[in-house]
Amino acid sequence: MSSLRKIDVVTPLLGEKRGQMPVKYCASAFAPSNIALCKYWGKRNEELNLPITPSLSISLGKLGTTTSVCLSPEPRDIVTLNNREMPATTKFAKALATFLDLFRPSPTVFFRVDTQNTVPTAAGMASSASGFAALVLALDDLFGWALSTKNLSILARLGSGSACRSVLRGFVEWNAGADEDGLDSYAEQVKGTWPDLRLGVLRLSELEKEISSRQAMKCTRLTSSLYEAWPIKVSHDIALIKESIETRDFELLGRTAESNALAMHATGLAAWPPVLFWLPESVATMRKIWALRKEGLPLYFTMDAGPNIKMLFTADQLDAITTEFPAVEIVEPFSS
Ligand code: 2P0
Repeated sequence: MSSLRKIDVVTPLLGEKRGQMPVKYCASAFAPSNIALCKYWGKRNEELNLPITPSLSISLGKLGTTTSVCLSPEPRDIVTLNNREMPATTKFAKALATFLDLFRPSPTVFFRVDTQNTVPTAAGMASSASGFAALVLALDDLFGWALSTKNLSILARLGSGSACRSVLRGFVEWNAGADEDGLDSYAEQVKGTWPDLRLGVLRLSELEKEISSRQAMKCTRLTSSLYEAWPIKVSHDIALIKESIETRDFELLGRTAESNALAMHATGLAAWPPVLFWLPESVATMRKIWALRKEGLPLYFTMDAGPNIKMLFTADQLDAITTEFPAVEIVEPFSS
């Protein structure tokens, strides 16, 4: 495996811009959360978050993260999350400080980073994707880099893989790339919108995850005998999802996304130690969705590395969905 560190990618990417002081005191940016319809599951490089396969997501409209970055008035980084200061010893503050190290003009330059998640906490959606994307967009403004979307996506990926998809809106594909330095591994917008598309988030557990997605995908890649089938599944599913977007074929989109998520979870089940994110409530909800579908309701779901379910449907089914799932949180991916 390559021994390249993140800094070995950042330095040539920023060129002479690296090491220069910010051009303003404060900058702020928003990035949307995203949910993968074809999942990112397995890395070819852990340090640079380079994936084994491409993935394809949909961004969540106005749900995401707003981050402001300022030069710190004190000789330390100051980090807040939803208006609460996060001590330097927290995982959140440590991850930010390590990422900011990549961009400090000198070790004595510190930042104040204020992060606001507009994803309702109750929705249970990961915020590292929108968080690192918003941070990179804000840093670009603070330093006056004026980087291309491609390079912003590459920098966001160094924070968290799925963050590279959150620098763009709508349907977004992350090209896996093959280069050792990952300069060909970035996200691009997939043409097409789908204003009627809706997501319904069902938060089924408040419990902290037992295993992070980072650990889970590593364990699966290294030990699951089903993992070798995953890249083949992804290449079929990406093509089908693109076709469904082009032809606005909701049934094709829904069944491909659902099948892709189930296949991802299946690879985990065959890992050792086994990786299973589902709770009894997750399985009961899947069965309910399958039963409703059998009765004619066009409703599908996807799941990430956790027990919660994200349903996919079209706006005309909204009443039926809220009747069946009163606790559902509705997301309009194409609202601005
Ligand atoms: C995805 N997930 O495509 C997949 C599906 C979880 C399941 O991207 O280690 O937080 O920071 O690159 O991006 C979550 O993984 O992992 C994720 P890192 P990340 O959305």
